[in-house]
Amino acid sequence: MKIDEKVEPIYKEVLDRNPGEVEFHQAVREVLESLGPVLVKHPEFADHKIIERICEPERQIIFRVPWVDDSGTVQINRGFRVEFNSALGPYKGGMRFHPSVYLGIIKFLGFEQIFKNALTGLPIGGGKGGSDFDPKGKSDDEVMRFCQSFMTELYRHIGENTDVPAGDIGVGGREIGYLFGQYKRITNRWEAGVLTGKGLDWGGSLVRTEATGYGATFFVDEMLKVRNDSFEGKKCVVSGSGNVSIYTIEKIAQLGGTTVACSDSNGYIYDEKGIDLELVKQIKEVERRRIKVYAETYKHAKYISGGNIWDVPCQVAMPSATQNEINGKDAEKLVQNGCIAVGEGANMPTTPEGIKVFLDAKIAYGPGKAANAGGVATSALEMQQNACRDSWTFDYTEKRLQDIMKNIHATCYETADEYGAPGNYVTGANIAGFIKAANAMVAFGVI
Ligand code: NDP
Ligand code: 2IT
Repeated sequence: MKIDEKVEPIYKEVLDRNPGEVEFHQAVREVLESLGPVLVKHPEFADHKIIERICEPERQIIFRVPWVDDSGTVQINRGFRVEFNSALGPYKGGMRFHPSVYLGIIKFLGFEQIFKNALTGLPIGGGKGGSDFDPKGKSDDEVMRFCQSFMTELYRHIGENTDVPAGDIGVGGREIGYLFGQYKRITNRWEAGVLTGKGLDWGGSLVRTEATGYGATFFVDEMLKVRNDSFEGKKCVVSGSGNVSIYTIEKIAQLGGTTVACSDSNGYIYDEKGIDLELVKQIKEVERRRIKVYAETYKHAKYISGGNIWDVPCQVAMPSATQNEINGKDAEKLVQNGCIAVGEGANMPTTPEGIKVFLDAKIAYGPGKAANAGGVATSALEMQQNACRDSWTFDYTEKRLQDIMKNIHATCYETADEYGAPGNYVTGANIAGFIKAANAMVAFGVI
């Protein structure tokens, strides 16, 4: 898509000021493509240079993370926290531990988080962090020492009213435990609201573990309802086999669909009888092994090493692994094979070429910043519970999550209509998220 001529110079400046950060450029471009019509209705946003300001992080922290591995060798990683925008609340967003992490990845994620968090309707700003640390093959002790070193620097930048990190790729309950323990020790504060995704015995919220996958599935369910359709009897493909993927597969099954394939970065499993989720949980959550182990238990299932999961025909596709995992060709294949809905559990999993294919085909396409907002929304519910030292039941919390996802869907749908792009959830999500943060920035003056 073309960028409006008033917005084009802003995008050029982002390219010049952030050389080499290709994922950040991609995320900015996708939002800026939607904003031309917003400036027509809201000239005050141009007067106050809101787009220019929102593209510049409020604060970017990069730090050394030294730690000692099990053989006694000193290792050095790089840590990041990008505090992107605090117009709507404390910086909020996950931390990613993956060898591919560099500033451009954290900035793309932090930028998207501003609009996602605005869409939840809850008081949270946008931020993201992480490290190029690779948790694969590391012992629990190594992960602990790394997390302790990481927090020994990070603690001075975060706080329940300042910046509240959580999990993302490579960061789950185990890592949040080590990070929280070190924060508590250094600060001498039992400050539950400083991190989310905590264990249930020490300030965590029920449903947070399930929230991103459940939320993404609720979002797709809403998109299907608009088309007088449902998950009942649908064949689904869910990439990844981590936190988001597992609880997407679980909710799809509860809503009557069948997931026939899931993956990790080495290959994918195809099980025409439907993925046995208890086995996946055992392999991934308990044993921390590779997904290919699934085919050792079920001889009828196929493991395709190095294969492309989007070759598997399905009616609903839910990319839940990583950025740019669906390119233009994959998108064409999905549409040709009869896919009618795509819900992004992952952040920016579809390339711009892929998005164009989905939009041109007019299938139901739910972009990540809307569809996967259930995770961070439930983090905000965890913060609410921490603030009043309360803990809610599973059913109540899940109902809150479902209502939030319904609201996000309605907001995106109605905003797309209002701006002359009916059915385009990309336009709807970008504009609705942007306007909310922009209004607050105008109110605050030039800061
Ligand atoms: P996990 O670490 O639990 O799982 C990640 C899964 O994706 C693994 O199966 C992993 O395979 C696969 N994967 C990761 N990187 C790559 C890669 N470069 N190429 C191929 N496969 C890859 O992470 P989550 O499930 O938490 O996160 C998945 C996605 O969802 C991410 O995009 C994340 O940003 C997004 N997300 C997460 C939220 C959350 O609450 N956790 C909230 C909103 C979005 P392998 O083990 O082989 O690396
Ligand atoms: O991308 C995301 O929204 C997350 N990884 C969850 C962030 C959070 O603060 O719960």
